[in-house]
Amino acid sequence: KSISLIGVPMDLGQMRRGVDMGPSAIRYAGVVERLENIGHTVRDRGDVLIEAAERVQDPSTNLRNLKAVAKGNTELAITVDKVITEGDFPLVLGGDHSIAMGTIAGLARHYSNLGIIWYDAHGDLNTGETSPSGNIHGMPLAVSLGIGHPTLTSIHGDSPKIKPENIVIIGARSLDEGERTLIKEKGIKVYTMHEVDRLGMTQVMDETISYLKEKNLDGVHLSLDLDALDPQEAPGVGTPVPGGATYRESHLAMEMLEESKLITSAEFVEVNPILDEKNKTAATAVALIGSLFGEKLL
Ligand code: DIR
Ligand code: MN
Ligand code: MN
Ligand code: MN
Repeated sequence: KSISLIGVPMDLGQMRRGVDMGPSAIRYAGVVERLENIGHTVRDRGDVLIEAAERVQDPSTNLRNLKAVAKGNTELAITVDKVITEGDFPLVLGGDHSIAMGTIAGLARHYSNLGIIWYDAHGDLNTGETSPSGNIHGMPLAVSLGIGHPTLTSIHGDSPKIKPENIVIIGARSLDEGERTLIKEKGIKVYTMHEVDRLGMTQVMDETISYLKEKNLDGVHLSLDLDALDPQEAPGVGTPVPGGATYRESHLAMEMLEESKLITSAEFVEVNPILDEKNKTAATAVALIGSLFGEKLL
């Protein structure tokens, strides 16, 4: 594959500083070498420009850094759009999860029936009305569905960018009230940690892959929040939740996705080296990227 890396040093979608250094940490953990060793061609497009945090909260909204987040995501959408036009596989490195809005907005210009695998402890289905925090990183999946602040839903093209029946959430264990309501209302497929425990990751991924294959999709995007993994394996995240997917389960998930040949773009987000232990979380991200791109043990 010809892979384009896009770094997004975004930390405006949540309150903990340091996640803007995620792309550097993942590069430092050897992502380019790892992909090249598998035989891929890697083009590092550098980082998208992100503005400084807004010093005064816009009184018309409870969404923090709304304008700056929208601007950074618009830049990202333009970059993703261009990478696909040039025939490369976009691999986006975050940065907080608010960047999924920009990634998906860029993808939506090329895919009219895009599938989404949302590997996350959270649903990221909040709006300004349902959000307990005002943090935009808890909203990108809702925004991509066309639900949320118009400044966000209108990024890089018409809304909605994706359809609820094309989404599979895996690893969820912290859902807010409004998110649960939206999941039921829209019939979004969710494998919480309960199902991961009960069925095992093999069945969860088999079902996910069959479900998406039935939808006649023209592409599938993997949006992987490192907080889906247990904090033991991924301590460097802003909102850790106990009881997550293990390192092995997550590897297996990546390997099964690779075998399925479904994935056409991916992003790895929420790596925060300030909160990390010796870059462990970035190293985990790189190991998962290796499996997703075809690294084999034998
Ligand atoms: C929470 C946390 N649901 C919120 N969301 C996180 O603020 O909306 N998403 N951490 O990754
Ligand atoms: Mn997330
Ligand atoms: Mn999360
Ligand atoms: Mn592996």
